[in-house]
Amino acid sequence: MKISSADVIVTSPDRNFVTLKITTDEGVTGLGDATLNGRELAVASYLRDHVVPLLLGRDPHRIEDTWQFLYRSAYWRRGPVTMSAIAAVDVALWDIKAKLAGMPLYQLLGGASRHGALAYGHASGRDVPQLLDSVREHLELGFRAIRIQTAVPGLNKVYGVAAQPGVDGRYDYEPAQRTPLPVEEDWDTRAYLRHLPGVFEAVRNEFGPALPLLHDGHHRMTPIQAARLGRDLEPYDLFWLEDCTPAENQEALRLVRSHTVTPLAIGEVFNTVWDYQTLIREQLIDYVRSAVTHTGGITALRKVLDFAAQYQIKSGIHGPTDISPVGMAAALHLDLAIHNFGIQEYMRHGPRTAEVFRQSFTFTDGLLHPGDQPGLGVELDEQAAARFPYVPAYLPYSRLHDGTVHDW
Ligand code: CS2
Ligand code: MG
Repeated sequence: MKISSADVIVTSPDRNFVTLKITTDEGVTGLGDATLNGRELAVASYLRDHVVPLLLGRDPHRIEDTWQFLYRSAYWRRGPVTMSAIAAVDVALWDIKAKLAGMPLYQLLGGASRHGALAYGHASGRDVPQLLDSVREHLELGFRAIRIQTAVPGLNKVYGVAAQPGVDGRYDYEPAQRTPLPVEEDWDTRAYLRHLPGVFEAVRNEFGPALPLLHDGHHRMTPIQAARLGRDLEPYDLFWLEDCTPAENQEALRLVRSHTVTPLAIGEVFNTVWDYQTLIREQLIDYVRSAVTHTGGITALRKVLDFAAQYQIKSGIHGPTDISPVGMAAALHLDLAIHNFGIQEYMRHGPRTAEVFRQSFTFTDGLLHPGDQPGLGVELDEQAAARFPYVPAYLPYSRLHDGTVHDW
């Protein structure tokens, strides 16, 4: 069997997505997600111009060899663009292999280790009453774990807070805004640190001690600020505090870890195992946040999670709306199969996305399941995709009140 064609499909129903479709000479097709929020066209070009020509004629069964060939033959290694492109190829080949085997992909990964993957949803509010309503909406939608993000008094717009709750409570804050240039937002870490503990006290008072609550610091704190927040949130027993400080400097987490027992999750902006070396080996984190889509695919992320398992670190795969339904499906198959599963982010795509991607995963009693269709269980409607051409869209960035650019 040989790869006879590979097409890169860029579509923008509710937001931009990049999908790779690989077709074999026997007509079997596989899909891979290559969406990189704000840099979609860079990955589309990397695939079209530098990867697709290398794939034609290759045996689609040779997934590991194709991965190693694409990683090593590029010479220039790592990085989100390269690893998202390799991920799309990897996932598409796993989709093909599972379809040929007549099995859902998780069966090829060792079969189910659980009957479903605990999901968490995104509650948010401009103030505490609105936040509590958003938590209630997500509980009614069936979520059994919930991320808490709120506005901060004195700041105009803060990451993760919906402009207004969607009609069905869907988190309607698409991080990437459809503008020709990134939008500037303001930030004040001290105001945030003063405000947040009171928010969690209000949520705990309303919903009790047991509901798993998560929070995303979104890379904005220094290590000592992160240590303080982790300590200040201990009375509210978070499931995790995410991206508490920029983690290019993995050693920074030694300081945070020495001050707090709040569990830590990091890695959605990482793209290879090397980004985690110190964090995992020194047990400086509790959850690996990488998405299949940005970390070189199922082949690579499985290896990261197996490494993490040796240190009792679990998965917390990234699942915002800028991971396409194809990337989400790949995550769910991995979630079901690995032993060291932690939790799965589920931000829920907008309504038009379902016109383009026909997916078969289910969300029941707070648990996600990829379904039992052969392969990933996702089909892409190319006619529908063509109705939604790419729209320039960028993630915001932040400046402090003195004008200094800050992490968003
Ligand atoms: C966030 C993401 O879901 C999360 O944890 O960090 O929504 C992130 O802002 C986007 O994926 C960036 O594209
Ligand atoms: Mg995050």
